[in-house]
Amino acid sequence: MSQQQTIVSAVSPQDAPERVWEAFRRWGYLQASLDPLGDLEPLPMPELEVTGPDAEAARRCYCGSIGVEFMHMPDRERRQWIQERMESEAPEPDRARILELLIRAEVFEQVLQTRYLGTKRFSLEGETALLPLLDAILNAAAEQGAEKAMLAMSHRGRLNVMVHTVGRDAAEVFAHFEDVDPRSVLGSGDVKYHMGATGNFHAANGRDLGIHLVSNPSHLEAVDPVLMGRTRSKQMRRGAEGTRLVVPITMHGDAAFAGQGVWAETLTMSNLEGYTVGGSISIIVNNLIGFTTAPRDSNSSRYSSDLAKRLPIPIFHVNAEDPDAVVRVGRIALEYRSAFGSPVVIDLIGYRRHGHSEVDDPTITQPLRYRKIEAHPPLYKIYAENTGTDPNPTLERVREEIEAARQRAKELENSPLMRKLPRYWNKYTGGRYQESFEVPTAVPQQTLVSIGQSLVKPPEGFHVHPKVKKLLEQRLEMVEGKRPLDYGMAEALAFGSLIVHGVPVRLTGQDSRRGTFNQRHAVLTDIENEEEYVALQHLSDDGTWCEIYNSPLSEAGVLGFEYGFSRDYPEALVLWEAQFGDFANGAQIIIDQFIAASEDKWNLLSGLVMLLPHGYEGQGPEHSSARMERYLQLAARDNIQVCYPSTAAQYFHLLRRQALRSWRKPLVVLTPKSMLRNPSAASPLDALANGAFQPVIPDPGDGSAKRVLICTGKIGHELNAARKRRNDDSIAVVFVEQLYPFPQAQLTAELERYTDADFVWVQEEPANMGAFSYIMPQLERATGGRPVLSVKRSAAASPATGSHKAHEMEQKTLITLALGNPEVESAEGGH
Ligand SMILES: Cc1ncc(C[n+]2csc(CCOP(=O)(O)OP(=O)(O)O)c2C)c(N)n1
Repeated sequence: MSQQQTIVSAVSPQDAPERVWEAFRRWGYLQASLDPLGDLEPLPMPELEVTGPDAEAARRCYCGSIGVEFMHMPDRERRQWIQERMESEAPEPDRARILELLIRAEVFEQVLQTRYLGTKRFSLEGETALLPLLDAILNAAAEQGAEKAMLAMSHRGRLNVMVHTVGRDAAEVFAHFEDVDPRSVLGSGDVKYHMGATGNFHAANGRDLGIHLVSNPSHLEAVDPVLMGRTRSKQMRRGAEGTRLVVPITMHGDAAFAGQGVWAETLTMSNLEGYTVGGSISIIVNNLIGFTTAPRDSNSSRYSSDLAKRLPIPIFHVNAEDPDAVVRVGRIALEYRSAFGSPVVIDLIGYRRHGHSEVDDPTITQPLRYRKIEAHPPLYKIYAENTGTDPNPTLERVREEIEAARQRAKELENSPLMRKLPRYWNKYTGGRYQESFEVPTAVPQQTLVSIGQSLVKPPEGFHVHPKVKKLLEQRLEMVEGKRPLDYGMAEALAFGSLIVHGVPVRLTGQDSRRGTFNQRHAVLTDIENEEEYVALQHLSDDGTWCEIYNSPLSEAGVLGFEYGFSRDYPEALVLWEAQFGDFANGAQIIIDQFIAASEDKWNLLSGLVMLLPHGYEGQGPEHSSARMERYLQLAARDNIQVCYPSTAAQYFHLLRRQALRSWRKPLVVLTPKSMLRNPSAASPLDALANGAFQPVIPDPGDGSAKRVLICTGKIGHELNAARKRRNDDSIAVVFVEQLYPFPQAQLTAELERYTDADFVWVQEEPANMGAFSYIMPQLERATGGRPVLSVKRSAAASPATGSHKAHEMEQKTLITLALGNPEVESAEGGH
């Protein structure tokens, strides 16, 4: 018999009271009174068609202004915890404070409306209970000893929250409406309702809570994983108590909550060791509309919150027009998070007084609902009446205060920055590249040897897989100078040497612990008991941490998280690895809106590294290209770095350079697949103990070459091998290792050596992909206007062929053309 049937038969009037209560605990939320305008009607539920004193009492607890979903949670203790709170008397709220906040919310919007008519502000009216809700959560957090709250939200009510929750001066917000200094942001900056803000919340218990509302793009929900990453970062700084001390709060529109997959990905990460933040409080600012779209068209189930129900976490629906119930939920939510380290969802159901923005007419698409809204008084009036308070004195005082702030705004000379960066950013800088940023990256040979030896030695009694054992033996030979280093070992030594130097390292990605290509083995697994050992975690004497995690099968969520983490840990080397480079397109929003543009829009820096396996090896259309063209198109004003290191030593120096320079810029690295095991990409230990990352690797020849092949990455090794086979000294091969910022001076110096040569750009990718479009003008500048030919695959709709044999034929033709087979070249070469 199913559980549902059990309950149906359970709730006849003569049934035991406990059964009646069970029915309301399980289904009561479907009949709760949640919608101030009554459009969300109670769902008929035979299970709840019962009478009697218990039924009445249970109905009062579970079908009032709060509807809670918690019976899907398997943990009995957690269900009981909620049950106890729902079935006990609600504590007396501070009604004067609630009224003050409701009035403030309303008046602030009204002043904006009258003074800046026709400007978008995305009013909070209809959902003003958000302010007392946040107030309740933050007060409860302060009581639990929290010292910081990290907030993320989209457009709706953001300006109001900045002033009344984050504690920014209203004058600063108004100053952005005045747009007092447009020249300072020509071609950059962002709109006012995307800006971040830092401030303080003064809790009722006398404590101050630092608040940070994070900058976010228009792309709804993209900020969610970023907030979680930032939160974890701040929690890690605070050690074991971190999750209690820093509380993340996300706010969502109802349409976005249901619709955007990145939020689902973020929830998936919530209880994973590598990503947990001890639970977030997520508020759906639910106005039962998305722009012009009704819930029936934007969600396949009754509540937009249903997405969250796949996790064992509670969901509180609450009528936004019952502020006492709203603050009660806020407190319960925070206390639940504290008790169980779990996420909690609050679905605050209200309405939207105006159109999507204030310039939009909602009566075109929702004429009936808006007729109701027009006749509906603002919440503060309803609340004042219900509580028998005269709102007018507060109303007058608040209006004067906000008007005064508006006057002050005109006197502010520049649009003030509402954010303050934490101290740990003092040492780091962004802006344009300067040579003075360079630092030594070589590591003394003795240090490398000793790190290498520790890395290959698992603890006594650890049962290493025979294949891994062999690999560790080879790695030992590498540091002993008996065999050249491969990428895997070069990376391990880069991480290890940074950790020894006090630089924390965090790397995540799908299967990154072992490595997709069986190349990393940063985490060893005991073949007898599956215990794990991370040698990199045992190198430091001073507690420098190292985190290496397999990520869930997500790109947007995980990359967003790591970007966020890097934003608050500039001292650490933070890396995200795609399984294959092209999968990063699942995270395109994070790349476009945060990684490439956050410095330009918000003056916020990140040193995040993206590792993108790349290279044409006949694996098909989808495992060949990391789409370097996309990063090169995004590159401007030194916003990112794009590099394709062609040797193990280059990779080593590149990673160390990224961590050790004070310049904090995202770094996109095209990483090897077949090159991992290509002897010509291996490096002697000496190359790690000396030298530095070379943006251009010159040809070793004397400059007499007649044909100079310019390329990047793997193809260069194939060109070298072919040249060798031909024994042709008239060909030179030059590697451009750093594609952006473009090493114009170094390349010019190299190309100037060839006074009488043809220059040819060679790439594996089709003509409409790879570096071709980006690099040709750069090369012509570097050759001083001398023509540059090119060899590449024909333009194509998809990056590579699905046939391995076809790939080999193409690759062969490419190399032949590059080396200069005169007959074929005149037919197909040139550009
Ligand atoms: C990813 C993304 N797609 C589309 C939009 C365009 N857009 C902006 S607001 C909005 C409606 C949002 O509705 P909801 O999430 O319910 O929030 P509300 O505006 O009602 O508070 C849409 C579709 C966007 N900003 N981001």
